[in-house]
Amino acid sequence: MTVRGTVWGLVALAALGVAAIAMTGARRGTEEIERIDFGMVRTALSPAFDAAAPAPSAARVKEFRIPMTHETVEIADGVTYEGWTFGGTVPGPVLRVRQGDTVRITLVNESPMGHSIDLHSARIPMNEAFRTIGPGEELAFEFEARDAGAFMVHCGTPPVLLHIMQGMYMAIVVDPEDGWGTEADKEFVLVQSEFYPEARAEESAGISNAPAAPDYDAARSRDARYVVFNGKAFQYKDHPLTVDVGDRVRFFVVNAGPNLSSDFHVVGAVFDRVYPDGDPSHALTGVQTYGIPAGGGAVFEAVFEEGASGAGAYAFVTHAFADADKGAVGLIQVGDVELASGMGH
Ligand SMILES: [Cu+2]
Repeated sequence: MTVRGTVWGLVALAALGVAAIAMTGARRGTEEIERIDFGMVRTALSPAFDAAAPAPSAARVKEFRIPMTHETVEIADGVTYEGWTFGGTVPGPVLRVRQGDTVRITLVNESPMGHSIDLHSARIPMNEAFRTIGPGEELAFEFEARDAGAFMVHCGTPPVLLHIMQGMYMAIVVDPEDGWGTEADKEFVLVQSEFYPEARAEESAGISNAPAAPDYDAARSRDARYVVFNGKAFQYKDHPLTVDVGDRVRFFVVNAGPNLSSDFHVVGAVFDRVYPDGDPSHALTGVQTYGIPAGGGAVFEAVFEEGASGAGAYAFVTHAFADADKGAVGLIQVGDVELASGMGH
């Protein structure tokens, strides 16, 4: 496994001039490659950050081009923030691969300062693959996705606390080689994280449109102003995740921190299965709440069937309620039910 200064696929992508995903090679052959350019494919943010997990691909080589940019993001209703991103959003896009896949990363720094990428799913020397690159620079490397799970990806440029609190994180899902052992009807990816905006800027947010700057002292004191799922406080209270009665639902939950744990819980349900780190060989059954450390991930499954978590509303929260109160709570709507406003935890 070597780190190369060259860039795979970019020339081909540029020639194609298309977004998205190009399949090449034999239909079921080992040369089959999936390419995604996250400079051209951006996660939908409206009406809420799209929490649906990307569909798995049979290709055994996955190539991801990931631009790093500085963007104004909305972290709560009416509160904008000077964010730093992978792929233009906070969190960045979800990468989905399968255990045994070759994963090729092309990192492109389109920001005015140094950044890097650290994939928790990669067994690779950090001084090579995770090194900081400057404005306008690119870095390409590859690794084999050996470990199934839900993993954090983040910028590792010092001070790491600053680069994570600015929004440089995302999830990579590594599907087990032999599948999850169950058939999920719906899959969602939830990334928990905290924001530490300057109070002055936040208070003026309704008056001027000036985005908030980071309060580094607050971050060092773990004094989060917002704790969120998928980048924005309370967004799934207004726009619930929707599933059908009878669905088995799989949640890939990654806790980006940078500081706080996530005590993941669904009000009105018991997790049929929890896979700590997202590895099915770690399976737990009948779980009420499961803690995910900062920098960790887990896979949760719940079944919403008639007579047991059937039609109705369910809240997903971090059960550390100081943090739920700061935005880390959302709703799951099961079946065709009317959700009263103001409901929730
Ligand atoms: Cu960075």
